[in-house]
Amino acid sequence: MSIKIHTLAGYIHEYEKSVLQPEQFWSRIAETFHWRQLWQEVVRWNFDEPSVEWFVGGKLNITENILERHLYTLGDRPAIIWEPNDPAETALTITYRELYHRVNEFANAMKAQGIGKGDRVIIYMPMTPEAAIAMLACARIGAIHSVVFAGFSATALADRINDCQARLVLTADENYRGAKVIPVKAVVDEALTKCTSVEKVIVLQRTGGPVNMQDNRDIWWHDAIAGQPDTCEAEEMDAEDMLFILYTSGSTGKPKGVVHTCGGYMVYTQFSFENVFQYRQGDVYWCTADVGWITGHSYIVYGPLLAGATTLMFEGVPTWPDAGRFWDIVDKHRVNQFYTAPTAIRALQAFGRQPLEGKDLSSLKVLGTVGEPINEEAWHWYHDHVGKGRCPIVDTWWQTETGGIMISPIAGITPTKPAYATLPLPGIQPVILDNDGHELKGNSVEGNLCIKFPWPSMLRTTYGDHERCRQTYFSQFPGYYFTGDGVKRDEDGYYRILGRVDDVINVSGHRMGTAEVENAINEHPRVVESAVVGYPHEIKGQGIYAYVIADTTGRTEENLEEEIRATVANIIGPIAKPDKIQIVPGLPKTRSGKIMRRILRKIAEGITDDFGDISTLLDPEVVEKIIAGKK
Ligand code: 7RM
Repeated sequence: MSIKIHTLAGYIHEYEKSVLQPEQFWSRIAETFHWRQLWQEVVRWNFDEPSVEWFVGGKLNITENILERHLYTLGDRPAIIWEPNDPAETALTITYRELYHRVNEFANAMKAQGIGKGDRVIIYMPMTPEAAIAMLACARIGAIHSVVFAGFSATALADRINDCQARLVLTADENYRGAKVIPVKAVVDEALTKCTSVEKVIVLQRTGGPVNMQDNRDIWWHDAIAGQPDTCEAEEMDAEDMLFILYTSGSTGKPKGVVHTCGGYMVYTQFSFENVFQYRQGDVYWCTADVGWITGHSYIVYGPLLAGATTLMFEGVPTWPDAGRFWDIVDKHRVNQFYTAPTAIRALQAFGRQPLEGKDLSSLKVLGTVGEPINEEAWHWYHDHVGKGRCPIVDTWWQTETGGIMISPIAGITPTKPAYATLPLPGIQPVILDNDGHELKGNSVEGNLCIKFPWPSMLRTTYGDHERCRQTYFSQFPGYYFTGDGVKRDEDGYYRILGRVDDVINVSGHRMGTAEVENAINEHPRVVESAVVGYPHEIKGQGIYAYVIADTTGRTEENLEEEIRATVANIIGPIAKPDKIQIVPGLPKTRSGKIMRRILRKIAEGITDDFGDISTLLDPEVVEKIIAGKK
């Protein structure tokens, strides 16, 4: 156990220490881990370059802290409980001892294919235990994993493979998702027609459906592990060696590879997991995210397993076979901590309370949310009907780039407030800056959320392009890490996240760049230009509204819209399909050619006046035309 906060006074005390003496604070936590060699310096940093190093000179392997560390004390305890897509299929339990052997076996299998320290491995897999085993096996041998959400298209997958020059891809024959079967191996095959770096593909047999296996390239998972020893010496890693790359969207068209390193990520994910969720030995913890997102990395796999917890992995979707699936799983596995996204809560709320009836949810102690702001109504529904008024809700604000939870209640210890992420965890120093970069001190202020001191799990760079990292996060407000989020600190000093202040939209907790979606739309041969904005959506939080200038001669607008949606699904994936497409005669642009998204956002929201001064537009009349054409 690292440091566990048990009282409000304890939180205040630890928080103050973490600000006054960060080095002592973090070394006391880091000392509870297994290091092959201790660090010489706790932190060395400068936010101008930026350059951030934690536990400088320390040597470790994160999997020794998951596997060997727990083998003798927790060997027979469940590490992973796996609930398959179909409730009729048997659930699986993998103990810490079994996990130790399966990770080592697969580590040896990858080594036998010539994979070693520093090589990049793409994981494009269903939510099966093998996905977690694959991540840990990479970490075991020092290979750098990059998990790609299996809902992304072949083009998106190929871009990521090419960006990191992966040598190996891990996938499955097909994925089960609710009533659907998704041919993921076929997607990999298509992606690989555009990639030259990949030498081998290891394929898990999940459904037994038909697949093409290419000679000398594709190997079945079961053949790859056959005869491999189930022990494997862990590679010694420097604290600052890369652990993984995870691609995430920003305000430009191209997703960036956020880089996390071994030592700091290990220390922070365990620390934050144990404290925020107040996990106790023997509890069953369940996070419903996919391992393709940062939440799956930090709070399904690394944080819980480092803590010796039992983490539940669910392969399916919340609404299949019916909208009671989550509650059936809570009941069946006696889940104690449940962590999900506001969009899932709103979607289930729409089914009413019937799916909750007859489900025993009395095991629940803590509820959590992540990914987007939660509205008060959904917060109360979650609190009253899922938590039966007994369970604190931890509204956890953080990002792919922060690696772990930054602002959040500590369950049952610090206060909660509907729709508020509340207070920073110890070690985290948030500040609010106005647009000129001045720190807004005191309470009842609102502005740009920045962090002024490094924390162990922060991103180190964006893969292959450090300048982009500097530009995106450290240039707008020199000397600070800029999150891209707007925030308010209320009269009590609690933080409420207001949403993105940049060109990033958040659809069902999935981050997307407006430019990224525009680029995909523009691939349609009839499209001349497009502009994408987010608009408030009841269930998804934000929906995607696309204004498109297109050549419609000889076509109906409806079938053109469907084709544009298909194009986007093809280039990014179904999650990026616009909810609304409006064919427009022009876009509101300034004389310098900049699209006035502010106006487009208002129109998408249904506002028809109060646009401010539009006389500076190249063609002010276009605004009226767009309003008139709105369906
Ligand atoms: C963990 C994750 C990050 C963006 C972030 C915010 C938004 C996340 C909350 C939230 C309000 C929250 N990583 N966000 N958590 N907004 N309250 N509790 O989601 O990289 O995919 O997204 O998500 O805008 O910048 S992410």
